[in-house]
Amino acid sequence: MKGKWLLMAVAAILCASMAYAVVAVEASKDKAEKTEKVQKADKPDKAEIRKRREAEFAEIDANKDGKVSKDEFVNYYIRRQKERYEQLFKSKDKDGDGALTVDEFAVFVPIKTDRPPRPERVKPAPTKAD
Ligand SMILES: [Ca+2]
Ligand SMILES: [Ca+2]
Repeated sequence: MKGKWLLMAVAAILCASMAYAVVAVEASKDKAEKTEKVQKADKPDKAEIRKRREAEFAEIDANKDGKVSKDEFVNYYIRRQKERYEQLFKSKDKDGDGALTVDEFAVFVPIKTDRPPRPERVKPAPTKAD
């Protein structure tokens, strides 16, 4: 009689753990599917990428001749860099007076004090190949 109860208890434990395993696997599948859906939603398709590239190209092509000259290319990226640095400057100019104090600048360009200064680089002696 005792053996029957023990057998039933073992069977119940096995059933419970199998059910738990099935639920865990299903939850894991759901999570993977949701992650995949989110990634697909965030990732633009090829047509969208092409559209963005053409829009950026049109922005760079200042004289609208359908080609990007070296000057147009350089001017575009300099302008973008300038805009980024202007935004950075603005974010560091805490009192908004159009200039950085030493304290505002110190936050902007922290100096690492935890490391010793870098030793001067010693150039290797020229070899016969040089
Ligand atoms: Ca052009
Ligand atoms: Ca300031």
